[in-house]
Amino acid sequence: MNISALQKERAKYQPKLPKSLIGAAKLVVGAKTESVADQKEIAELFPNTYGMPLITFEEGNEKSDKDPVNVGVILSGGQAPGGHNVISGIFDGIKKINSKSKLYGFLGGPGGLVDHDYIELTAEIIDEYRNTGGFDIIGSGRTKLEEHKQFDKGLEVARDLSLNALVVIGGDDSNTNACVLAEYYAANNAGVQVIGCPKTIDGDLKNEMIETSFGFDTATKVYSELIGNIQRDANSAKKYWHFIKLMGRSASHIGLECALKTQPNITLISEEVAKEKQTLGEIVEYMAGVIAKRAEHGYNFGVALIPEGLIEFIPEMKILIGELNDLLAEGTKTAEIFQNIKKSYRPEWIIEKISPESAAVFKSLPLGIANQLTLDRDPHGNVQVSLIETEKLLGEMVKVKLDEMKKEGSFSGKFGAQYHFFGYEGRCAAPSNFDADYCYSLGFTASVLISEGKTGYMASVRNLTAAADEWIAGGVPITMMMNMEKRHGHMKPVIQKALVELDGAPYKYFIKKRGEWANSTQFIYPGPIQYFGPTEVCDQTTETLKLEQA
Ligand code: FBP
Repeated sequence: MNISALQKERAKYQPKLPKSLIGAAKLVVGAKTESVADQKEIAELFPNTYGMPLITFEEGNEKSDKDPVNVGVILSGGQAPGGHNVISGIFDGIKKINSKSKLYGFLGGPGGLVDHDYIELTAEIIDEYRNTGGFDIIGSGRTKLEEHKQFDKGLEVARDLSLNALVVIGGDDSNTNACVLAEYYAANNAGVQVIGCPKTIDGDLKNEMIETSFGFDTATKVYSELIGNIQRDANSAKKYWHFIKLMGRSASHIGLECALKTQPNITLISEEVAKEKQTLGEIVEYMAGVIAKRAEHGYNFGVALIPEGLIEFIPEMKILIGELNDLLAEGTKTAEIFQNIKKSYRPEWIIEKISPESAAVFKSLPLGIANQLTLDRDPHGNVQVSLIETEKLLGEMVKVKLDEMKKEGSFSGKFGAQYHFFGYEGRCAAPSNFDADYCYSLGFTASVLISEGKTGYMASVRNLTAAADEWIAGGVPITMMMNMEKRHGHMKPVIQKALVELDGAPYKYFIKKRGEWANSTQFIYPGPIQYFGPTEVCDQTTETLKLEQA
């Protein structure tokens, strides 16, 4: 493989581990757990994996010879920086248990398990991918593992390979499915353990025991570098407003973290929009207000951050999208009819089929955006927010509003917009030192949980604002994070998605500062991720974690 000079140097980086994992880890059994809500229902659905205790590892000195373990690993869902280090952590961890242990990687995501598509991950392969971004070592996919027949197919290959355990590296949905799989294998005495690892750049898989999902640190650093560059361009040319949409699906953690890092003039937070029940018109009014005020100071430029999932949090849009989801749900008669209608007639057909209130909202949208709302749904039946150009929708509506204000005399500046969407740019970046260490530690933790015979646990590494050797490694029963939610019309046990907490320290700090940032040019230009150099520059984690743990 041809590699850059940086990659060559970076390959030599030895990720740091918590001190409990450096020697022989001693298992400490903590308190029994309960699910965050709906305890009775979850306990009934998970009789073998519910209520298990929390686990932490401490430094031990007892070195015992253990049997080799064979482990299969799956990368599930969207890419996140550090996935390769989780895998190298598992590899080094199981080799430490016994050098005869083997690691297999299922190809192309969870589908690889069902289709028996795998490779053995040898030392040679692993060494090529240490500290690199991406998931290309084995590939990822979005096949949902949720049916018994898929679990049984998985068991066939697990038996062929004499697997002791599977590690599923994924977000909330993938870890929910990992837990269902763990329960199924436990109930059937299959002898295959299942361990989860918290992955997603979105940052929405977090709770008391999972302080952050991996990849969030690196991805937000990449986006913040780009936002900083754009802010400097805006402040140099002084002629454009940059509307930047940021990935993150439903949650606005990415937008909030990037705002804390760069101090842009406008940042929308979806969770606040929902709480305040803001209409699209009110959001546009707020943005136009900031733009007009800046124009009074001669600043006809600025930067606005827009979370990817915003549109679903605007009450009237949420209702409209819900109605469209029902109308266009895969396998329904209406979806079939819709597909056969000529594209130009589709909006009219939709307007007839939805409620008058939603029809009015649909009609008020620019045609391009209205059409984007009717595009294919994702495998969960939801509109694919990354395909909706919310930044353009807002830009166009803000322009109309400013033209009105100009006529009324309340805006005398200029407005020219540039649009950006940052998402894929950050998902495969080479992991920051934090993510390289965190991911390696998560993988290593998973290997210790496996050697301790645990199943239905998620690897957890906490105390993340301290130096890595002070991090606390252990395991959290996945059922502890679950509650019952309606999915496709049925109540299902799922891991609770963590949205931005409006009473949390990061958001509170942001609202204290945003007025000041709106009117100033006090941007922060964070620059690129640094892999070598002073610890204050290279080893700092997110502002979100720092504020949460202050
Ligand atoms: P995960 O939830 O699987 O980690 O993926 C996150 C994400 O990057 C979202 O931010 C984004 O909306 C989505 O994936 C895009 O999906 P795709 O990779 O299928 O285009």
